[in-house]
Amino acid sequence: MKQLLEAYFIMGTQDCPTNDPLAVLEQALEGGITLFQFREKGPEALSGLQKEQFAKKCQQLCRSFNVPFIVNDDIQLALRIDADGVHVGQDDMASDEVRRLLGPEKIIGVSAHSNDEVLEAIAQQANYVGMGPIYQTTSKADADAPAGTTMIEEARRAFPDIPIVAIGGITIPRSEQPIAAGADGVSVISAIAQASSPKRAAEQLKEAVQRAKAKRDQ
Ligand code: FQP
Ligand code: MG
Repeated sequence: MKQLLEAYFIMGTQDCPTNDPLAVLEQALEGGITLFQFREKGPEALSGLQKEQFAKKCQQLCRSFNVPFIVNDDIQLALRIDADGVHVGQDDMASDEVRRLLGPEKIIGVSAHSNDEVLEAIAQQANYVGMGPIYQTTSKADADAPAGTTMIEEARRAFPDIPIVAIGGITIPRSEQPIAAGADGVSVISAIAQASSPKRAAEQLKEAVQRAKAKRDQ
């Protein structure tokens, strides 16, 4: 799981106002993203059948690159299309309930902002936690204030084995610090979706994370 979190790309159509979202995803996959989260959210987002059809196209692309396909928030969609997992936040369905619905084999990620929330996520059989926002983000309307990497340091110290991915305002040059703090990977929307070359951005992000991990663990 820790390796799957290295270069975790999150995207929905709302994140690609000018580019073709499927082309962006294909390029990100070519560039070597390790995990993908389908996050169709906000006033511009698709809904209903359109959302499901777009999700299936993304899922097929991910499958052709052997990259697991995670659905944000929408557990029913994940069940209908047999996604590889789900990501839920503190205001979404509790992860023990998600586990009951998805079964033991699926990936469940939970957003956590403190050691208490990480402990609860572990108790509720989450496979990883997402911690942030580390920096200022433009991709989430209701995001909390940027919190830096302290929460990652604290969680890593208390829970050596839980897979942690850092999220929120992360760019290629800003990926080293969360890794140094103990994260297993970084999660990005804009750094890939808004890049002039999503493929190159994905390659560079993964390289930066792997370099930072090697440096930290040497
Ligand atoms: N961490 C991650 C991940 N993915 C996310 N979507 C979030 C955190 C945020 O429910 P949430 O989850 O607080 O907000 P939203 O549903 O709007 O995304 F770890 F996967 F990087
Ligand atoms: Mg959510």
